[in-house]
Amino acid sequence: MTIRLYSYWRSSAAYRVRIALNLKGLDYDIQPVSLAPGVSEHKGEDYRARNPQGLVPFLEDGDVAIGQSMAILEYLEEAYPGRPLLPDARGPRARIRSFCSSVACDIHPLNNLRVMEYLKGELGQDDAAVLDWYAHWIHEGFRAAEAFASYAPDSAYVYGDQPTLADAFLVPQMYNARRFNVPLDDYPRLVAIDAHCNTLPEFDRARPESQPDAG
Ligand SMILES: N[C@@H](CCC(=O)N[C@@H](CS)C(=O)NCC(=O)O)C(=O)O
Repeated sequence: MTIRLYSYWRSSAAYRVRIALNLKGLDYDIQPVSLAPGVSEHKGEDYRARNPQGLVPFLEDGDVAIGQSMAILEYLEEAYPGRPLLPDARGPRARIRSFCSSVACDIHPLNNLRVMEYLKGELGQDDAAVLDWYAHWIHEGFRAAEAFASYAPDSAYVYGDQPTLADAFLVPQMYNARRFNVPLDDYPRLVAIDAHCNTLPEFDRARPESQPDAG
């Protein structure tokens, strides 16, 4: 049975899941769901019947159907433990989850498409104000992420000597920051980890530009 991932090329939450699926060596189909303005397939009745939140990613694996990237990644860890993306020891596992939450809960939701659209639409903010907002929350989050990733300054990864979920959360957020021209000079560890991860084929295949729906 093939795993199906509902994904959008530029969705950083879907990008996390693509990285994890590749690192685990799992076969999967991509079902593109366009978030592009004027298309917005994620708001359509068909997609909402599947995922009432109307967000990507969404994953189907046999009779399991789940939204929310962290829940999907935890499911994949449990269902396919072969190539773990969390270490065995409880302390390090908790630290990696803490890093992931800092990205998934404290950076990404503030800069999501619908938040940016609300700032521009309902709140009447101009592009400059919206970009300031975007950069502000990236810097807030990245300052802490840089400190976290500096505990082991010689590691190629956020934590330990192999890729974990922490890297699967970091790399897409770095992509987003660059997409909106947020300067990254203050985060040399994050830049180095991101550069290294992107040399790995599993990360490369997950890149937005490598996706079938890349536009
Ligand atoms: N907390 C969710 C966030 C999912 C999410 O916000 N996805 C974005 C794309 S990265 C989305 O579907 N946005 C549609 C919108 O904002 O209208 C997760 O981690 O899966």
